[in-house]
Amino acid sequence: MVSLIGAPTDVGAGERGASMGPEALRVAGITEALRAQGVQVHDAGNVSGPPNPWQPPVDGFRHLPEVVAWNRAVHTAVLAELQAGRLPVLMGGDHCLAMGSISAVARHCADRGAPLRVLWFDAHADFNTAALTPSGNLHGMPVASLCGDGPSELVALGGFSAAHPALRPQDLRQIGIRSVDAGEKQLVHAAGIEVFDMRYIDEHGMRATMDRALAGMAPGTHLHVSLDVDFLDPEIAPGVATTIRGGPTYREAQLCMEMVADTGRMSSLDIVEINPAFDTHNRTAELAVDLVESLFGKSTLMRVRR
Ligand code: HAR
Ligand code: MN
Ligand code: MN
Ligand code: MN
Repeated sequence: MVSLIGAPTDVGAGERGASMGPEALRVAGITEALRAQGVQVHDAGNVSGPPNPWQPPVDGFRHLPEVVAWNRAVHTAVLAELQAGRLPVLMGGDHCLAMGSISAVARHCADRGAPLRVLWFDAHADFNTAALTPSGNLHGMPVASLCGDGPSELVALGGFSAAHPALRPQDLRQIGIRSVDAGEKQLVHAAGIEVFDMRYIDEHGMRATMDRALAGMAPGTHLHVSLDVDFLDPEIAPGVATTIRGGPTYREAQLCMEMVADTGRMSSLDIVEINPAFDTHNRTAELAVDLVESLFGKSTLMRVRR
């Protein structure tokens, strides 16, 4: 059983409009698409939180109290679905919400002694800190915060701490990266995160990339997918505030999702950064729904047996 959780906010972003993402996914037919794959779906509706105050950063963070409030709500909602044995699909909203979502997944895994693997599909590394961020926007910081380097209220989500963070770099794989700030790049490198950037994908192909990103999962691993739609090439996904050219094509993206489905391990999903204010019609949400179909096994019955 899949539970859809909407988090209609853009408090972590530098542009308004990602708050319309959950409804765009519903209008694009996410529920019907999942049901067509034989998946039981419960739309849990939207979590709520404070409005976007549209203020400049304070001490390196923009809208920190609002980001904390939204992430606490997301954390609670995602954890409740996991504890009920359902597969939460978090519909953002901007990518700061991964702090609430992945801290819930990490709490659930820690309580069960289950290994965790996070696939982070994104044009950005999202590994900024207050000292390094060029913008103060918290959607550029969730990975650092989940790894223990962030505002204490966010690092503490799920009972974690800087010494025992929600996410260890070795449990993370980043795919599609092509926009990393200078100081951020050094931190990503120092943390030892395995990054399959666009150059890696160009040189090795998406199949080899995903084979490596999915390799070495111990039995019982909880696989979490965090899909920032700016991962996709802007030619196919224009409905994003932070487009970066040179992303995966439609088929490369579909292959990623199909290979995730083949593992049979995906147990939670974030779909974030869809911004209908930047879109043409509802193209980007429709594309995201196509990718969701693949994540839930659309291609499997069509495969030629090898
Ligand atoms: N690195 C830039 C910053 O920190 C841009 C981050 C944009 N992030 C997202 N999510 N759109 O990946 O401001
Ligand atoms: Mn992101
Ligand atoms: Mn991004
Ligand atoms: Mn469609």
